[in-house]
Amino acid sequence: MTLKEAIAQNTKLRQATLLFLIKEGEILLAMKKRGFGVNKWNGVGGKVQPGESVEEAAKRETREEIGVEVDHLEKVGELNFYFENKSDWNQQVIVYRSQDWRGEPQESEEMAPKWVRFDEVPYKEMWEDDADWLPHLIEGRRFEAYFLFDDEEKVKEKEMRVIVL
Ligand code: 6OG
Repeated sequence: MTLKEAIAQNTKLRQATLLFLIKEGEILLAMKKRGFGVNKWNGVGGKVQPGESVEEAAKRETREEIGVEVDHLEKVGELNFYFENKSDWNQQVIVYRSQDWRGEPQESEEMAPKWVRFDEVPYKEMWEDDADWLPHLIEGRRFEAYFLFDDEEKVKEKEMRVIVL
């Protein structure tokens, strides 16, 4: 399967959110303790539920997963993921960053958060695609990307557009 074919066969992707808190020189990553993406560092987020806006979902997931109230968030990217033989994993992930929140990040049953310096992001312990777009998020750029994964969760094909404001 090619990326082009995957896009043509899956015109409506379910949506999920992904949010990164940022403070002076550091980004908040969280270790996924169960389910999809288990044992990988990532931002916080999850599926958008019926009747909820994407932004509301991003705030709710952040509250549920690390106990932080987000006051202001900035949409920075759209990631479209396709899995060759696991199309139920296909999803569109809306990516946000926030510098404006209340509370101290806390561990939950789902995620264990940790502040990481911008130059110490553990890309080898993250989804492979993150190395392509997370540096742009850190530097304040926006992006749109499409990734096709194989059965080993390796990127088989990708297309990315970076928007410099
Ligand atoms: P639940 O299904 O557990 O939410 N997500 C991805 N994040 C990264 N960095 N790379 C990917 O490449 C991802 N695919 C999905 C979206 C899943 C969480 O994982 C994110 C959600 O925040 C394939 O509810």
